[in-house]
Amino acid sequence: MNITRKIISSHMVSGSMKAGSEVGLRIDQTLTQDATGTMAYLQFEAMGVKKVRTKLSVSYVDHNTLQTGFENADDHRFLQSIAEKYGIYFSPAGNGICHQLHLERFGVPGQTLIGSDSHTPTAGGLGMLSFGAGGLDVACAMAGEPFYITMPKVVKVNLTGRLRPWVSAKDIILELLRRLSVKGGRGKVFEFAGPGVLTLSVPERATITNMGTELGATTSIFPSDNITKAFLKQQKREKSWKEIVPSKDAEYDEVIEIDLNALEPLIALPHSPDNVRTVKAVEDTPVNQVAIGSCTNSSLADLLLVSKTLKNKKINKNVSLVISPGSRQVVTMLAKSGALSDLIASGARILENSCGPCIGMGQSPSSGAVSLRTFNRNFEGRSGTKDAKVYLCSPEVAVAAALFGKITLPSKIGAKPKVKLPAKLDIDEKMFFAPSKNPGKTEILRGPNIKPLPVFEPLPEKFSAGVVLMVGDNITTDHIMPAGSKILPLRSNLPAISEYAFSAVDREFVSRAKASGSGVIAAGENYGQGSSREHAALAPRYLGVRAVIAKSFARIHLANLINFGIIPFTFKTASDYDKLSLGDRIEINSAAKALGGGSNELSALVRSADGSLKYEMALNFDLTQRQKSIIFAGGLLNWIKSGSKNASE
Ligand code: MIC
Ligand code: SF4
Repeated sequence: MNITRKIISSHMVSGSMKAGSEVGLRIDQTLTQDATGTMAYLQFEAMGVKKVRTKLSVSYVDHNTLQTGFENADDHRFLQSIAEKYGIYFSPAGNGICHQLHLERFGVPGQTLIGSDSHTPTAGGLGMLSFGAGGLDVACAMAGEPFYITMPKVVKVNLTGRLRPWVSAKDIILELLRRLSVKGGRGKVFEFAGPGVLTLSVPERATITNMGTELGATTSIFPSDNITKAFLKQQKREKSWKEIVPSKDAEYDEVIEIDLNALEPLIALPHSPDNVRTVKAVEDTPVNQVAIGSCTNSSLADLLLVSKTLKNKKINKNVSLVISPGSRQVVTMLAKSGALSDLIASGARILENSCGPCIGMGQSPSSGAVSLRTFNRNFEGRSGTKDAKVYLCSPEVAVAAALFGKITLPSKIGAKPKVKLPAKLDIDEKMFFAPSKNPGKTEILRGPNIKPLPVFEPLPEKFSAGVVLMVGDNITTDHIMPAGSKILPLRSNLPAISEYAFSAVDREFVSRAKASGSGVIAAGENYGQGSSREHAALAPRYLGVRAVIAKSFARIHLANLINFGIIPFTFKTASDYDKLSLGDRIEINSAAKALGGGSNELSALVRSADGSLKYEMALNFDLTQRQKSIIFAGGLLNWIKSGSKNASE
């Protein structure tokens, strides 16, 4: 068996390991972050469970750390009190980015982890089988429920050779994105193997598994070997180490070969992580901003390289260089080694250890600016500046641009400085707060911006809904429910945040959806790629959307739609998309019967706005019995509370 199948088989509680069928997995650990966490914990509270039933659950605050009003601070306080009461470890703002911290302090090879953040597969760098999920799925896992995935195909990515100087782990994942696109990983796990694996440290591996998310992959994973052991030892967690390697005769569904020697510095151009070119091809493009950090590239090794490269130099006068370290440990080590003062002296602006500019929490570039970022996403407008041109690259390429003021091959800096990690790291766990031993005494602290969960109706017998939006391919969750410093503080307030749904795509969407009463969204391929934010399903549902008809869906968003009772249909005939118009009405008689039968196809009537019949459209749905009954109940929470869950088991 390969590693993926080994871990799945040791955690499987239902289903079968046949690619395409549904598998229920026992989850050992969960993580949440603040922007998705408040909703997840409101849902967990609604389940009435006294204490988390996982081996370990951690609640991080790292996204909404710019406190421009009371909202974010209230959320942080709420999260801390919830954690204390329900048996969850709490990592306050200032500790760092959840994925970096989870690698350093909590991840365990061979265990399963789900997190309410799409980049949870970062822990795959440690040999952990980890998935991004909606907050409600994480809440269920905390309540001891299994997590369901479609059994993925396992792709062996066979790495040979060794990276040349100035070429980095980021270039490996950019190469995969170049070859496979943002849709290429759907339904697959990328398992890294081959002699090249031994040349990569855990933070380098984590950069790759982190950004496997951008391929649309179910997850990505590396073996847990002596390099993993050394990393854990350095973090004083050697006891958590366990060897996880594939069997000698392991089989895979596909094999991809990458010769590390042959790679050169790569860069993703605006506005998609798969729009990859060689750095050489876009050399000399003037650069206005360089941002180094995010859960992809904010490790100590990354930032030591940047500081060594900048030592005794000044950044270009036309560039604003911002750096957000991944964790308190990273900043402490930078400070102790003197690297922090080298960074400051070079002209860099040091930010808080948090997601920061990656999610548009400050540092929006100037109008039309070119911003080079070591991050993982460059969707249009995500930086907070609609017409900014965001490129994604390695710290090596980023630092070269900061020095030269234009995109430059990093080899032009000269010899690559040698980075040696300090033999001893500063390990200090005092800022991770353990749950209370006396939870009865903990009061949950809510602020006025934390609104109760809405109650959703079950699926009506006759489905009749207007087409309220038509969008194309690769619509991201940033299109559906934008982030940024203005909108993120509303994550705990569904009525308020819903007003921003699709705001950058179609300003009329909200009023149209409200007027329609019940709505349908028609979309192209890979609908809902990107984040795990369930607000991208919750807000449309709150505005009356009951179905999305797409050419195909991204994994986490599909699960979120089902969890909130939105039917994910696919067009049987793709050209039916072209026949639809805004304002058409879709009708399905005896909806529950049509969905509930053995077939995965039904027929819907499409009527023009004036009520006349336009045509009949065949719709597909690929849903398990469990998913169907969740939709009939109007969503997962209703399903759990109504007892339909027990009835269908
Ligand atoms: C992101 O990178 O888009 C986020 C912000 O981390 C999201 C989670 C969120 O929307 O809160 C993610 O990747 O899941
Ligand atoms: Fe935070 Fe950016 Fe990573 Fe999302 S991708 S978790 S916003 S650093």
